[in-house]
Amino acid sequence: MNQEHQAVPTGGQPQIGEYRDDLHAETLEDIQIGEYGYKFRTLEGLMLPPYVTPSRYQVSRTIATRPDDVCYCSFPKSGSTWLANILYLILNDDLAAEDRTLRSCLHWMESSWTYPRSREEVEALPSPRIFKSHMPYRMALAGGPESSPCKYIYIARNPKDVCVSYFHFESGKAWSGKYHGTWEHWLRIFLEGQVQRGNWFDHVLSWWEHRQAENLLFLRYEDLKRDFEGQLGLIAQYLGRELSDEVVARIKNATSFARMKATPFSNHTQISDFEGFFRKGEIGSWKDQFTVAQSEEFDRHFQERMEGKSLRFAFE
Ligand code: PPS
Repeated sequence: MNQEHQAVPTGGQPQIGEYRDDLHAETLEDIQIGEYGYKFRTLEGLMLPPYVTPSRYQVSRTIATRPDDVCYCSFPKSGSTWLANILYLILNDDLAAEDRTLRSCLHWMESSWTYPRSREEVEALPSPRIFKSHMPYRMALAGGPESSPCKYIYIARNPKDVCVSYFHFESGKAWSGKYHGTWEHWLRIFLEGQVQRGNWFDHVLSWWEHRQAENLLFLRYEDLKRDFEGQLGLIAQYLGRELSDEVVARIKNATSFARMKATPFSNHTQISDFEGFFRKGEIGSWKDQFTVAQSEEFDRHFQERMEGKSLRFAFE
């Protein structure tokens, strides 16, 4: 492990209680409740979880970044935690120390809840720092690839699996107002873009349009599933690291779905309300949820929104 990383103070890892308005919302006037109790706030026209507060958002937009920092971004439920673990292992010589968790090694500036480190704390940390963000391009950390020197990685996943994964993740959770809508309702609001983090198509395409930027790497969950070594090579090259075959094999093993689910470092068990986070980890589990008619309607919507775009996804 490198010396810089040893200097990062993480302390013990206490249990993180569930999201609470009185502790994490910062302001209550702008919290809204939609159908089936769905809770959200809107910033710059984007529906967001209530723990993305105006002041945290401002910090995320203006935090100073450095060329050897990395920020991974995605629409929720796109495999970002998997990518985070891979990044951690690439940047930390493949050693996951026992006194910390993946969460404690990441900086999620836009969140007041599970990662609430101040600007000062994060700015005092040595690079490489790993930032997490679920923002669309126009609201990216530190102004985004055009104005920040940090290396951005966006990961996208086919929207049918995202929609199903997100439905299970949002249902009954404190940060969603214990949303209790039906699958049919969720599918409708997902396609309308009326969910936290907004419209999937707008989000993904906003980053895709900038994929040529030197400091942006665009990845897909399905590619990572099907060609792990190839994608790991791309990520390592982008970060300017060389990985031996042995390290590649170790990272692959350590970040398998089964290992991440079983390992305290990565399995998020210290966060309340995160039960079921490691749900299936597959391509195509949407088939267990969609009816044929729903799938056909989704496909029509997908064709309309993706027409003329070169972005493709594997759905099975
Ligand atoms: S979050 O809450 O938005 O940050 O979620 P995110 O981490 O982006 O995505 C969660 C989904 O990724 C699956 N996952 C994995 N798939 C394959 N391999 C590994 N190692 C892995 N780790 C997490 C996780 O199970 C969620 O997908 P679903 O379909 O719900 O299982």
